[in-house]
Amino acid sequence: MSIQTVPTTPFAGQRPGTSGLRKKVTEFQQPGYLENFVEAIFLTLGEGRGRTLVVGGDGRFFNREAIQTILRMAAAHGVARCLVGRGGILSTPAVSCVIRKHGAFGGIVLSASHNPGGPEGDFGIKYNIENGGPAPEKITEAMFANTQALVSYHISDAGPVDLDQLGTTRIEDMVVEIIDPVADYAELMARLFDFNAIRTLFAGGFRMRFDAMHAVSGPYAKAIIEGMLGAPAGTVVNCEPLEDFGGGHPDPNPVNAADLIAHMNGPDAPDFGAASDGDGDRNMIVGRGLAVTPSDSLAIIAANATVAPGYAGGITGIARSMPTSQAADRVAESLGITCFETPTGWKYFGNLMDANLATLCGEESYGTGSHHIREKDGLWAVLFWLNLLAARGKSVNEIVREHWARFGRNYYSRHDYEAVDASAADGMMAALRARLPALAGQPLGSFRVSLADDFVYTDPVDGSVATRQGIRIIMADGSRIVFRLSGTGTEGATIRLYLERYEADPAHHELDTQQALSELIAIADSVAELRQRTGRESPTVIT
Ligand code: G16
Repeated sequence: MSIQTVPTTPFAGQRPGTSGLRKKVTEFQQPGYLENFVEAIFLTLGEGRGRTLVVGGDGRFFNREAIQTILRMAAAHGVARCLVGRGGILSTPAVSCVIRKHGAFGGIVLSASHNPGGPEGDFGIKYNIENGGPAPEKITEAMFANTQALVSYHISDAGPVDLDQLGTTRIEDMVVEIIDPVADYAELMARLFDFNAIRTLFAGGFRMRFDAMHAVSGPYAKAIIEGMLGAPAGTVVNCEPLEDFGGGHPDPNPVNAADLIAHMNGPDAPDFGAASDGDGDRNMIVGRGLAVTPSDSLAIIAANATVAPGYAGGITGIARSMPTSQAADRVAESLGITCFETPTGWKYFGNLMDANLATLCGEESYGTGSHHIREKDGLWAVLFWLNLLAARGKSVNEIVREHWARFGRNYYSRHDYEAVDASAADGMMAALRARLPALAGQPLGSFRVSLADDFVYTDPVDGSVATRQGIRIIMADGSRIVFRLSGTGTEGATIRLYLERYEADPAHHELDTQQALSELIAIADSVAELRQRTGRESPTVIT
């Protein structure tokens, strides 16, 4: 075994997006592509020498090869110990949990989250820091700068490590420890939630369907929901992580988890449905005939936080990304706590949780989580709901409708225009930006614009400023239209249009969401010249 210095040249486009570097598998397979990015990580983290690193991924195609490369490079860069999930598997929340529990200096997560996998699909790599959360922008920018100046990378010429056997082995001076991917995470969940109450619920005949979408949550959900909580075998479906997610799109929303929705709408629907995504950090909560919007789920969790033992003392604050609906703000107000509004990206929540300013965080993109780790956590949200259902003895439908009756309903939808020509999307955003100053105070249909801007966030903890985080047109009655370009797509540009309208009157809480938002949808199209500029008649995906 010896450490090699391999000459290389920079690749264009290695700037991390909303959540790490995501590209087509074929791009990652170019010789030196992954190595360059990993070299840039290690150059940025010079101080990591001699310490522990966590490595794992969602099991998608190229996961195992990437892990072998990373281990050989970690050894070449003086890492003392690497904790790797058996089979190369660690969900994103589990990486965060393991980093924190074992005092690692960071972790490398291999995932493109909810993006499809397989040889023609997507791959991704993300670095998480010591607190277990995604690296903040100053670190990812430093990594990007390093990718642009590389002349060589360093790698051991050791052979492959057996990823499937628990135990330790060595590469150069580095210890590689293959760990059970589920154990640490399951132990944390058992401390946060009332497992006895949930066990009693299942023992009483409560029926659930958890769709793991052939992704990484499968082993976690099976061990916890069926193993520890006593749900009948078969409660967790599609639980084998597959390299191509069975050809599916592992994104837990009503469009991509259509099979779960069909079950929950069927005549023999179980009491509770849930799904999670490729790397296990997203979740969807479903009652009979009702998919709970992620924004409502955050608000309901916040309003009921104290039912779970881990939150019995109450919550200090809530944080949501700007495009997420304002449902949580109303709960925060009633609790007398702050609801922080951050840019899209879980990395923006880290400082708030570290400073104990926010206990719960959530995003419209099917992400919910708490300060128990520093990532969003799909199974955590599902377990919270199970705890809530057990504690209240009510159905998902009853809980959601009672919440709306108390706080009002924020009708909410996201329209995605995927794989749009990038220059057309940039042109649309530039034209919208140019219109913003003239919009304030103007009537738009039956609404009046109270604020039109491009969201700027100043982190209350470290004062860092993030600009251009989404164009928002806020109406005098609180309704909103928000436009952003996605930072996670791998093809052309994805335009996200977020729409929100508040309805206080319970007599109007049963409208169809698209109907309830129809005037805002028409306004958004005309203000942004959406159809005209993109050449699209309708969105690719509506959630
Ligand atoms: C990532 C981020 C989330 C973000 C989502 C969508 O989630 O961690 O914070 O909301 O992408 O981002 P965008 O709108 O830029 O595509 P994940 O689950 O993909 O890692």
